[in-house]
Amino acid sequence: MPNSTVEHDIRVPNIGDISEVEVIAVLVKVGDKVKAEDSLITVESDKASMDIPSPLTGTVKSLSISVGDQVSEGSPILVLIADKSPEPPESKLSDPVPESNGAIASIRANDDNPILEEIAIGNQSLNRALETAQESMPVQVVGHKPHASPSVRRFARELGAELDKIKGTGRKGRILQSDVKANIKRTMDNAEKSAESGIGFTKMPEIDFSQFGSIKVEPLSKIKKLTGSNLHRNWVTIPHVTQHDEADITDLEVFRKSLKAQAEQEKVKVTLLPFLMKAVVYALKKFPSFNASLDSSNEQLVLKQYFHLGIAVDTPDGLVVPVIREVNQKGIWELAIELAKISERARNRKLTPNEMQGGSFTISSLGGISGTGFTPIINAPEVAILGISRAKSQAVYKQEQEVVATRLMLPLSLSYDHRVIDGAEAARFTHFLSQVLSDLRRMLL
Ligand code: CAO
Repeated sequence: MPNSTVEHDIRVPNIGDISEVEVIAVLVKVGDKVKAEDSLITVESDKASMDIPSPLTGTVKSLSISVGDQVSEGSPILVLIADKSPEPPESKLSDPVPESNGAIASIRANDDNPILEEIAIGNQSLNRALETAQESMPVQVVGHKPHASPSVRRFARELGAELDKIKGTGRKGRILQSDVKANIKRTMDNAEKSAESGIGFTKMPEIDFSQFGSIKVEPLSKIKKLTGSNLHRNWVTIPHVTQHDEADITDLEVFRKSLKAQAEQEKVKVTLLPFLMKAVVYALKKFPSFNASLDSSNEQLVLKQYFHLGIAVDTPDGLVVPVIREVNQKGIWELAIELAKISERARNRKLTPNEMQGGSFTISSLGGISGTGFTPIINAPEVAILGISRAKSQAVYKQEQEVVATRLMLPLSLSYDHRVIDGAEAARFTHFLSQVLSDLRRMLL
């Protein structure tokens, strides 16, 4: 039997108890062939969205609405030239695609995903109805539009996902909410990866060293693994600059040695470090931005009113940084005793996590060993660290007296976070520290 054609005015069907909804998508254009149950438009109330399906099979002759129109039951959608001969589908031709027996369903939030939670709307029962409806709804076949239910379309739109780039895993290729989520996750992972690769790392090659000679493999200690990853993070994420300077500690050393008899009596070893700690605190008071941290937004500086110094201690298992608190309130003897105790506890692996927290500035002294300078890595979230190398007697030209004298010079290496501290400030800091160390009486000023 040959097909004959009849024009039909397709109107918005009963959309439940909502009086007016907005047209957010027109899914067909003039000339498109549609089948009964194909979605024609998507409408949205302030709670959710739904597709209005075609009641008949046919060709779109003209459109009566466009995106942004407010429509209600009976508003004209389009004129359809219907194919007469095929039987109309058994479903109620004028009903919208059900999401919950005509009710508008809500988007379901994912408890695991905070991004998705932000767009959670609607109520539980409608959510359940939506899930059922999603599975039972016929697949849309309009043009090359991706197959997805209205709620999934809206879900994708809210998250900025492009449906035509998503492969559906539902029945007959329907795009499900889980497909949209997977797509978003992939996009985010890729963005993260490209941000990482933006630093320009190429993967370290895996090399079989035994091909070059005999080898022995030893696991890294727990401390080395932990400090290693922190050091790596700090080195990569903080723009470091190291300011080198030196301090004339000839007089300080004379004074320190003068304490030897008393120190032996008191059974305390007084090294250079307690003096350095006192001088550093004095400098920190003058330069508060060195005793600070950036807050988590990186937009504010937290200036600390306490002076807790981290001291890098070399142990057989690796580097640890116990913290000596309230250095400003302690004298040289007290600091010397505390330093001896805490470095012994560190070497015997007796430190508690609490003893390694809360530092506001760190000193790393390699002076007992060797070296003329180095670049210490900032102990984040602190913003500066002072490296000390081995003091050496040197011939120094004394401009005022116009003489060359032998002086004991201590190398200072200050690494600082250039986001917080400028080079000029750092140079002033080390110069000030150098002056204080060369004449401790300045601390009385
Ligand atoms: N110049 C010359 N001599 C120095 C000196 C310096 N800058 N610093 C220390 N000395 C001397 C000491 O006076 C001591 O000499 P005597 O035995 O004749 O009195 C000797 O060197 C050994 O000192 P020490 O290292 O035992 O004591 P300290 O107070 O100076 O340091 C501690 C204590 C715990 C900081 C140190 O033992 C340590 O572990 N240092 C290593 C820190 C480290 O690994 N840093 C690198 C981290 S990477 O950023």
